[in-house]
Amino acid sequence: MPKYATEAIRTVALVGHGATGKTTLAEALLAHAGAIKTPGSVERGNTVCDFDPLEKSYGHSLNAALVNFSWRDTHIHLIDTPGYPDFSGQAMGALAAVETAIIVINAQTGIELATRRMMKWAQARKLCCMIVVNKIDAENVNLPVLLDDIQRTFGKECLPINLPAHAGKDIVDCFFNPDGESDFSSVKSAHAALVDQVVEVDEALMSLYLEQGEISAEQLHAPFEKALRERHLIPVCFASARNGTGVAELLDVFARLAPNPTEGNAPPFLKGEGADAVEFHAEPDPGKHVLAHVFKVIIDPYVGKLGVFRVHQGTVKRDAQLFIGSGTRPFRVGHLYLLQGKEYVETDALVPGDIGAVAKVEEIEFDAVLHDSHDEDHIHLRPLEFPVPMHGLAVETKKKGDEQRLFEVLHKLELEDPCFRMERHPSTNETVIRALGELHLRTKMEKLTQQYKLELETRPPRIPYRETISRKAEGHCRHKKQTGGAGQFGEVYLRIEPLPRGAGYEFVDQVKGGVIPTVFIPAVEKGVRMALDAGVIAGYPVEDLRVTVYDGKSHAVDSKEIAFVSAGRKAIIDAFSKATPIMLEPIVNIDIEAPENYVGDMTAEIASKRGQITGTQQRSADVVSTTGQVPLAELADFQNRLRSITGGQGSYSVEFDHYAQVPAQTQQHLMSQHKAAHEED
Ligand SMILES: Nc1nc2c(ncn2[C@@H]2O[C@H](COP(=O)(O)OP(=O)(O)OP(=O)(O)O)[C@@H](O)[C@H]2O)c(=O)[nH]1
Ligand SMILES: [Mg+2]
Repeated sequence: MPKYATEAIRTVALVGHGATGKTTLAEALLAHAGAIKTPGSVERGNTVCDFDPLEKSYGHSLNAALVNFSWRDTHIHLIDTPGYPDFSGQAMGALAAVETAIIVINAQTGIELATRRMMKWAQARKLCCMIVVNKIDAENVNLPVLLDDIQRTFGKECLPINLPAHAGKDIVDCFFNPDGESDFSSVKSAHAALVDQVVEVDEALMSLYLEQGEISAEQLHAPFEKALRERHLIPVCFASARNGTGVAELLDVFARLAPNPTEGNAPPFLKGEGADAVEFHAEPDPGKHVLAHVFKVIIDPYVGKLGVFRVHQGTVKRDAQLFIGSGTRPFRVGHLYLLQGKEYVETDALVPGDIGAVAKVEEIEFDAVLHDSHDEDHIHLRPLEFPVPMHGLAVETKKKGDEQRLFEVLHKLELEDPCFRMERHPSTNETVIRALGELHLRTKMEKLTQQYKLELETRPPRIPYRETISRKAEGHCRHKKQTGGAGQFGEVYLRIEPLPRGAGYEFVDQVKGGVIPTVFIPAVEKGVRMALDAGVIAGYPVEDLRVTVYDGKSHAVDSKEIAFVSAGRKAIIDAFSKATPIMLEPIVNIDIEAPENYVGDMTAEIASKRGQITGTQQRSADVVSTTGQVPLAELADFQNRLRSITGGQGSYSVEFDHYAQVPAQTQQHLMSQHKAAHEED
């Protein structure tokens, strides 16, 4: 059994923009707590958390990494996450496993894009949040201005819980200490501000405070946790991961003030499916049924598939039998691990609050719930809203015969990363991989070629255009074949009409009097679907229309499935050509962040790409974000374009929004391309 109880556990995830020093901070915390002898550095490539060879070569994190260590009488599970927006899926998964999100801010560069996004996500998941201002040792930092900026961006409830002292060489606590020396602000006023804020969540305590003028730290503990839970307080700490300032103090903040699993907000479990799902409260009680959530899957070349999970209820023991989701067949927990960077450390049991892993269970998938009683069937965590991967690359194996292996490896990569997707486009015979950005794609390509030794050709994928219609039309086909013996006969009349954007496809059977026998209706629909999936005018799938079959004819002997499939297919092609077909293209929301003096260039850039500006917003002292909507087809080379305009100081993100009609000449071009390809065939 673990040597500590649930109440002694703290779970934290380090999140925030790239290069704010999260991995270095994890290293400093591990070293100070005595879990490693000396801290490594990302420059030397010897940190516990950036252990992947690709992380070492890039010099930043690509995956969420887990460590755990003891400090005073607590046991801390810490997840170091990548800050680069391309890998935000990893950071998001980690949020499902912890009570507290530690938002790390670089004192030198201030609040950045990913930091704001992580704060938003952490708050949407109702996590307790703390801010660590790191790199206070660096040159040109102005901490009072940064603190103002933090309060302006994230709210007045962001209050310093400690402050730098002795020109940034020390850190002085302001929560337990009512008075002392600091470099800016004053410990006394910071302490008073904290107590004022905390007592606001407890009326009785507030009256006592007004009466006595001071409250003991013990009395403040419960309301402090409540203030964290209700986001009435976001403590701000200061540190330098590089020279160790503030690291011991941060460990103390974790141990003394961060919520234990019984003090955080309850994890958002749901029982049941869809609209019938109701909230379900897991109880962090080691004696109850087991409930654990898989927030990360690792495919390790040596150990195989690992499901990394957080225990929310009950005790997971080695050799126990666990169910996965609503599955009926349990698996045996053969090996139970605690993760320490790349090391897997065997353990016998994990209690609520613990984060561990099981190996070699094929059925485990990302987001699965593990449990040990059918009472907990149909329980799942409120889904994490991952960003949709938009950056695509078409890949093809150089060697004939490698296709199946490519497919299997891509499937593995999909399992590991919820923001990575593979798509097969039968109409174009393209395999397209999609990720959150260029760098995300590049790391996957390196994995495919280096780790899995696949030789690949790549090219830009086709834009996922769609076809649709703009008015009603009727279609007809009489399919008749007489080839020697038994013939084929089927006749279909149908009608098509446009549906609103995003409505998809509807099939309606209005055939009366059995003129097309009921058994053949699915065949008609099959033919219709074949034509719609393959595209009619330019080879892209058809959407947003209703197909109504209303008449036809059959023959007692010659009518068979194949005849109605063929008649359905040709009837819809007939109708389509009369319904003024149009083509649609994906429109994405774009958010470009760049220094203020580039705002003009950014708006011009969006406008020149058939885009529309939706707004500009000051994000921090110098950074302005420009948002707009642009057709995806216009963004093929945007990364390079942005780099050359801003000298590498800009970043952007895109997410799918809707489909809209393409300009007439694009449609002409796509149709003639399709025609030419067919003539070649
Ligand atoms: N001056 C100074 N530099 C630091 C400090 N902490 C980290 N660094 C440096 O900042 C750079 C980025 O550090 P990382 O620890 O990789 O940052 P990260 O937040 O993990 O970055 P991602 O993994 O990309 O999200 C490295 O060069 C570190 O040496 C600090 O406290 N002071
Ligand atoms: Mg890192």
